[in-house]
Formats: sequence, C-alpha cells, structure tokens
Amino acid sequence: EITKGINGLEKVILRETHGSSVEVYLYGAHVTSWKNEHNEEMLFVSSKAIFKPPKPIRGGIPICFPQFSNLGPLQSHGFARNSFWTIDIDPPPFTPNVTNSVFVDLLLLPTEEDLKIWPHRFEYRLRITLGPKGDLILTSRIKNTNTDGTPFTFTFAHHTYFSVSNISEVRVEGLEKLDYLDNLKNRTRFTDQGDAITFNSETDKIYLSTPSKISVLDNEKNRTFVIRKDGLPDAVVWNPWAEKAKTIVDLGEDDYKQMLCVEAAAIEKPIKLMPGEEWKARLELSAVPSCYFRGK
Ligand code: TA6
Repeated sequence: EITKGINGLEKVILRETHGSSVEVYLYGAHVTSWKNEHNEEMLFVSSKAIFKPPKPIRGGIPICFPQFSNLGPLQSHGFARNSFWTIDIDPPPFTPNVTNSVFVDLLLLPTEEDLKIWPHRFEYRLRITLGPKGDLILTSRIKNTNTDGTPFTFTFAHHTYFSVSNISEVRVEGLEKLDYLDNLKNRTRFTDQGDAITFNSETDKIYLSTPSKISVLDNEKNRTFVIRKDGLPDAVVWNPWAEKAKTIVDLGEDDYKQMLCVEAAAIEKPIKLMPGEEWKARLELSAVPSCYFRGK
C-alpha cells in the first residue's frame, strides 16, 4: 500500500496478517514505524522530526551510506538518507526468501548531483521485509556499476532508533569486553570493561568486530529487542543525553530518555567494491517479551 505521509511525502505500508506493520518513506528509504501485533511502536521518532527534504528524518531507521558520520568528505552520514528512492519493480531474485512475508523493494541510483560529490555509479537495492512473526528484515545489495574500471569504498550503518521506556533502565548485551572507538574521545580505541552496557551519560561508541546477535533489554517495558546481522561487523551505540540533546534542533528536550540507537554497521574496515562486484548485508530485528527472551 502506497500513501501520502507527512508533508505529502510518499510512504509504503506493509501489513502482516497478525496485525504488525511497517512504514517506509521513499525519502531516505527510511523506516519510520514498526509496530507489533498489539499496535505497539518499536521505533523512536522524534516529536520534533522534520519531514522536509533535504533534512533527514530524526528517528526510525536512517541509512548511512556511502559514508558513516563525518569519516570522509561527504555530508554527515552520506546522502542515502536524504535521497528520493524509487520502488524497484523488477529486482533480481533475492535468496533466501522469507516465506509468508510481505516486502517492498526499493532502489537508489546516484543523481548527477550525487556524482559530482561522490563520482561513482552504483545500484543500491534494499528489500524491507515484515516476517510472519512481525520481525523486520532489511537486506541491502550494493553494486559497483562504474564503467571506467574504478573501484569504490564506502562505510555504512543502519542508524536504528529503538523506542525505550526509560534509557536509565536499559541494558545492551553482546558487546561486553569488546574493543570500541569512543567518538567522544577523538575515536580513541578502548576495551569495554563492564559486564553489560548501561546508560547514565552521553554515549557515542563504535564497537568493533561484534557478534551477529546483540540484545537491547528494556526492563520497564519487559521487552527485548534482538538484533541479528550479517555483513555488518561493527555496532554503534548512541544516546545524546540531556546537554547534547539541546543542541539537536529536531529532538525534543526529553526525547533522549525514550530512545537508544544501536546501529549495525561496517565502519572500521570500509567496504571496497570492484566494478561489477556486489556487497550484501542483512539486518533482522525482532521484539520479544523479556521473560521469553530470558527463558530461551
Ligand atoms: O551514530 C552516532 C552519530 O554518528 C553521533 O555521532 C550523532 O551525532 C548521531 O549519529 C546523529 O547524527 P545526525 O547527523 O543524524 O545528527
């Protein structure tokens, strides 16, 4: 189903028979809503989000491509998140396919303007799938279509904003004892010392070579988000906390309490593609009651 969203921007709604749903804006291929079968929202979108190009949407799942953050010459987080994507009506086959699922295929090709700032031709195909149990799966395929024989490199992240009841009660599991780059300390490399990751101040870290499964436990809501990823070795953990939040115009003053970004990413080792070569990555998000998660 394609409808008009905020400010007339087009969005696609996927609905699954048990009642879960996903909303995706073509602007940015940006997932702005992911609801479970009880109509509960899993993603945070800022109360002050500006749905007006060229501003990216604050919240949901922005795509950072072809550059994560300001790690290169492009605008922060690259141009995919504020580009207009199209619906890909005839994508090459995806394997494996998730059975009994609903999905939409989106396509990003560089514009002439993009080519001026990043002189590489590519095809970025994104499949957004809502699985039979309400899981959200994002599958990326990025192909170098340069005709002049040149390779290109990029960094990447799914900048997921999870909705949490109270950041002070949230715990992240799966990143303990790993190395990370601390963005608040000039990206100096440290080794995590704690047992689990909890939050009581601004956090902006790039965890390196992380496991394929990371969990975000929201004790107050009795909900656990499970992140499964493939082809995305790194994981960014970000919460701006009170002071930084005040400097972000499209974030409400107390919004930081209700959000946590845990971002499946490829940052430390940029991806290099030769002409004709394709890179694939997969992110699968599920939300389960914590008691169920604990018992597993
Ligand atoms: O992923 C963390 C980060 O790179 C932070 O450094 C923080 O600034 C955030 O992303 C948001 O970036 P944005 O460009 O959307 O304001």
